[in-house]
Amino acid sequence: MIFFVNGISFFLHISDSATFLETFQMVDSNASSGSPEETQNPIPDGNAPSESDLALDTLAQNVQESLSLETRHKFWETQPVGQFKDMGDTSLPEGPIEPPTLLSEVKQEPYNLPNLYEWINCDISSEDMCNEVYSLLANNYVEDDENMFRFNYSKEFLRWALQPPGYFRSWHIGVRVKSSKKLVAFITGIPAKIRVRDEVVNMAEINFLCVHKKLRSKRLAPVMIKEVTRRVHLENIWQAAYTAGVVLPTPIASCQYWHRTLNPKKLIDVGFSRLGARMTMSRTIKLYKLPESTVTPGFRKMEIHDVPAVTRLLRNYLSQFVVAPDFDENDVEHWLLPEENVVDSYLVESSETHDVTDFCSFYTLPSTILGNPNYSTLKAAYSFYNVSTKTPLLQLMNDALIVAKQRDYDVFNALDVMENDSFLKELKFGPGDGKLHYYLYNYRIRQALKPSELGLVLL
Ligand code: MYA
Repeated sequence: MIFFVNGISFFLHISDSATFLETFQMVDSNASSGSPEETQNPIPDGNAPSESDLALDTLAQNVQESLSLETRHKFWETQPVGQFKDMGDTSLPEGPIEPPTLLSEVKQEPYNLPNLYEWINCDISSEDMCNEVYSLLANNYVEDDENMFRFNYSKEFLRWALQPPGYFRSWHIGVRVKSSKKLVAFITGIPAKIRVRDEVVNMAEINFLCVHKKLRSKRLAPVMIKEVTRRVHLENIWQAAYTAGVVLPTPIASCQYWHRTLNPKKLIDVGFSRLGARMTMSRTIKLYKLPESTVTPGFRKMEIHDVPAVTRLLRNYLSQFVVAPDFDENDVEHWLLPEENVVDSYLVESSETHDVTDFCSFYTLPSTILGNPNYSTLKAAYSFYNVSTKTPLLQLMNDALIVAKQRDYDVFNALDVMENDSFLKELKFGPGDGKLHYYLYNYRIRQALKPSELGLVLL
């Protein structure tokens, strides 16, 4: 029934010919740390090829060349990330791709921008700056393929997402027009400890990369990425994690969004979903109806005094995944303590022992509905971290759906990460049509992971 993934656009970047701004191009190509290698077609062994074999080979080679032309990544081929040509080569070691350099060798001054533009540090605590960032993103950030919806991160959400414990103001980077002061591009990093197998790595999580619609395809994004990389290096951090709807070299995992309809009439009216075959509106409403109140005894909102118990529960749970955050109590307080319209967390407290046995959480990320006369906003909840030890995960998540419905969300979204697969179909989530790819910068994983091996949710 759901035919479409909210918010993640999926498109291939074909090499962009004559539109580069000169300086962007210069900075982008100066980055080369090696020349891209041409892959040779291996000479097939065995019998001498027949004429038709040769014709086929030529055809295959032509197809291969035209394909590789389209999928070349001029920028990403120069970066310490898993390269497509190395896919499946399990002889390469896991871990950092490049060793750290001395801090004194990190470029001290920012990358060049064309003369009309300048870098700024965005102080997101300032009301004015937060408004500017909010508007840039509200008008230019991620849309779906058909341009019907655009993410509309709230200002409170942006502050929460960008100011975790130990954050660096210098990692909240803007580009503005010198003369008008208009903000036209943005990228952010926040520090995070992320465990990959047995190793806890200090990383940056990179997010909110955005270039104003009028400045697209001018190679500004690679300059933004190089500048944030430089500033992360200056803090002696050499790895990063990020997600994107586009395929880049090379995902460590490719996940799918699933959507649980809470408000079927609105979702159908705005074109988020369609009435299924042989379904009427009233049957659809009945299908997605939820109980008025939650069913699990001891299910309640998380409070500040729960932080130590939730941290223990979560750390223990996340230890089973290949890639997961290494949360301490400060992180849990920041990321999971409920904040109105930003993040919601519920737990189950045993009436006998008062132990916290189960936990679920979701964050709030509305989307603007573009060009609909009746509705302007889609209120979406996104599944965050969930742990079940006593309450079955299915029941816990059904209670999460019930509270989301009580609080007027239109849809509840979840990725197929962690153990989510075990409840998605049963709780009437439908698959979206796009993918969310996870990436690590300067850290090689020998083989792509299954979504269920990921214990990490980025915003
Ligand atoms: S994901 C959200 C991304 N934002 C949006 O989708 C919002 C709407 N779109 C835009 O604002 C623009 O289209 C963006 C590209 C800014 C995305 N991640 O300047 P260009 C590559 C990485 O001509 P534009 C998020 O925020 C593209 O493949 N690279 O293109 C996580 C091509 O390179 P290559 C991307 O369309 C961000 C080059 O950029 C992405 O005007 C993680 C073209 O540049 C993308 N989402 O602008 C960033 N999209 O030729 C990486 C395109 O090689 C962080 N490109 O194919 C890496 C870690 C850094 C820190 C390291 C520390 C140690």
